[in-house]
Amino acid sequence: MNKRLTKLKQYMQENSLDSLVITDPQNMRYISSFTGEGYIVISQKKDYIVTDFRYTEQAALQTRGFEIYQSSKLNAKDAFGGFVRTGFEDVSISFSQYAAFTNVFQKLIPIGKTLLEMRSVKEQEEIAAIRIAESIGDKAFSHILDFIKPGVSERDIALEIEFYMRRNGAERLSFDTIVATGAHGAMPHAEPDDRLIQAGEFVVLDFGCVYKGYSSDMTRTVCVGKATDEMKRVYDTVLRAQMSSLDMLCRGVIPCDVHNNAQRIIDELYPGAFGHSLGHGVGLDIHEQPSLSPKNDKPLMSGNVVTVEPGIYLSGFCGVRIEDLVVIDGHNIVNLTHSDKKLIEL
Ligand SMILES: [Mn+2]
Repeated sequence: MNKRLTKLKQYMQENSLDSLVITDPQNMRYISSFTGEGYIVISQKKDYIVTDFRYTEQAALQTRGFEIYQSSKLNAKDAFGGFVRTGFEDVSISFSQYAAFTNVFQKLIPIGKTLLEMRSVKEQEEIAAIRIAESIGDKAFSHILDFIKPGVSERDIALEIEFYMRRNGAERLSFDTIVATGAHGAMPHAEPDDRLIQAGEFVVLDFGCVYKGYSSDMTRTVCVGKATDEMKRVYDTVLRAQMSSLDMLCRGVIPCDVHNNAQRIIDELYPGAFGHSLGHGVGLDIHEQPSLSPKNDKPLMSGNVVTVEPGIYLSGFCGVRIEDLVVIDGHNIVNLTHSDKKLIEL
């Protein structure tokens, strides 16, 4: 049996669960390696994958030790109705699926973020995949610098980044690429459109890709032409907040303390201009545990993989964000992002 499954069964035992149903696709993949649709039932004796005709062969190829049921040929109540206490993923299940399960399982017990917390501590193999995904991003960044010039649209820059990452080993994008020029950058999640890059503007580039199921995430902000003194002050403030946050990170540090430190540095010069969390965990999902938010007071652990991405957003003027992806490793961090962070004036 795989280590993850062993750990999950230990949790089940501690919580008097004779079974557990997994519905979140990434949690299914994490526990079984199965990447198709359906659900998984774990019990102390046997484990089951319930899927449909499209994925039965795939499930058999991808997994080991699971009994595979084709949903159209299965009476779920006959198969699973004997379990007495079944854990379920209350944080992500749809209401209709929950309603259907109430007709199958005797008693459904919410397990909260149990699986998400397991996933937040990465194994070496997972970190290796994230490292490769992030290195594809680094290469895409140096590639795109030649394309960023006045008159080119945000959409064309985004497309070139995406094509480059796919060409260089990415399975897919980990989220919609952000390319935001000038005042558009004041929206943290701006969608690239037909607006053209102009001289004297910042361009925010936030992108990532997936390698072996694992995501990467990075942001750089470059200036087209010369930056004004005010633009330099904005950029330097974000960079100071980012470097100072990286310095604080290690096992045992409290995420909200790191967030609040970055917030204070930015608020001193640009009060209210930084309004999102400092960072988030990255893994099978692009946003996962742990978050570096002002609300998270749970100490970081070795093996956590998090982004560090302060920003300053000034409506009608500009946005600047700098984001690295790092692994918490004892008293240190390993920074997986290698692209330059000093202000690049193209
Ligand atoms: Mn991010």
